[in-house]
Amino acid sequence: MKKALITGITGQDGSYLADFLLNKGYQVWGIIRRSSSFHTGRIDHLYRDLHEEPQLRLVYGDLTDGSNLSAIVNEIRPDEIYNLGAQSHVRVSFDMPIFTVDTDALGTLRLLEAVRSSDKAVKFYQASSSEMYGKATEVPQTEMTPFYPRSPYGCAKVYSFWQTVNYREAYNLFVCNGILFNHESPRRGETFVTRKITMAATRIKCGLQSKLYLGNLDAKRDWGYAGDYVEAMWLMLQQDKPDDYVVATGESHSVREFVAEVFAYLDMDWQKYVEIDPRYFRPSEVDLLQGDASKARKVLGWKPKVTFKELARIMTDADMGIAEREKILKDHGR
Ligand code: NAP
Ligand code: G4F
Repeated sequence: MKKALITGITGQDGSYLADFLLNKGYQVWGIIRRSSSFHTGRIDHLYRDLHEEPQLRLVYGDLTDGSNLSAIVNEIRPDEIYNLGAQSHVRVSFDMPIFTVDTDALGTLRLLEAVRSSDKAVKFYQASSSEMYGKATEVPQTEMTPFYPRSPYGCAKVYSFWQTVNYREAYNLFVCNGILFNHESPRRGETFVTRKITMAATRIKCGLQSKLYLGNLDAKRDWGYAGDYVEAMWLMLQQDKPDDYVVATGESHSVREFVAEVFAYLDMDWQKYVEIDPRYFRPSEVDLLQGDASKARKVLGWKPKVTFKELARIMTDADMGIAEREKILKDHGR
């Protein structure tokens, strides 16, 4: 049985990847941070669904603690490591640049060092990001497009990208970068723009909220579905040779279009409810991301399945269920 180790297993992608790898018959180990409250909501169903010996195992760790990462890698001796752990919020990275770089840049280096010193050949996936293109020099962006990061987060991801490439070339390791464009789902963090919109729109529809405050409506993103994207991560580690791949839908839509799509689906006029709050503007913005995933399509045989419209509806339907339950509790005074 193959063993996979996932950093960031409690996050959106980590939870979908755990679902995916368990279905493939892997034993999955996840690194979780100690917290004063439970934060395993996205993977709790995996414990509930497993009847026999659980193949999901959790260990405490943190990307800021290199000795702990080395000990975990040496003890578990995984076949594959997926480094998804990160302070992943771009706006927050302006408020917490040092923590973001410690986790998202040095954290990767710490894990690569653990891989390099392991006595077992470990395959390694690095969660690189389309944020690295930042003020993009061409549209669409490919594996050859130069990076121009626009945030502490983007800079940290560029650092990790190049460390990963360098460890591949210097030490002949099987390490890959997936350059993933934005991907969303009902498990998306609640402060990312798509989820913020679907949660607010459904709560407005249920009479639980009156307004939605947003920042830049003109920013354009290439939005795909997280469930589709974790398959591409796995495919990268199943190839004969390690390489770097763009994973994207190839379509770009503005925040305004996403808002309009969701509110129209709920039969509401978004302009009556959405207001602009400058607090959500960023010191430097990434205006347009649109990926060209031809290489992933050709080499990995990967392509996205969920369209922009379907994604908006999947997320809206899921959040409508949550809003309706909240409404019932409110009506019963709980
Ligand atoms: P997410 O939902 O924010 O999850 C981030 C995960 O990282 C959480 O499990 C979090 O743990 C963990 N984490 C944070 N700081 C850590 C630390 N110091 N040590 C160990 N773990 C830590 O992010 P996501 O959307 O799943 O994204 C997964 C990865 O892909 C991230 O690296 C992100 O930067 C990258 N990425 C995401 C997208 C996207 O559109 N989603 C696109 C490109 C790249 P807690 O639960 O304890 O906070
Ligand atoms: O949803 P967002 O916060 O995602 P962003 O900044 O594109 O970053 C996400 O995707 C990256 C891949 O490109 C990942 F690497 C990263 O980890 C993360 O998952 O913001 C999207 C756009 C931005 O242009 C932002 O300015 O939406 C705009 N926006 C407008 N109003 C807002 C808001 N973003 C947020 N979070 N909240 C708003 O109220």
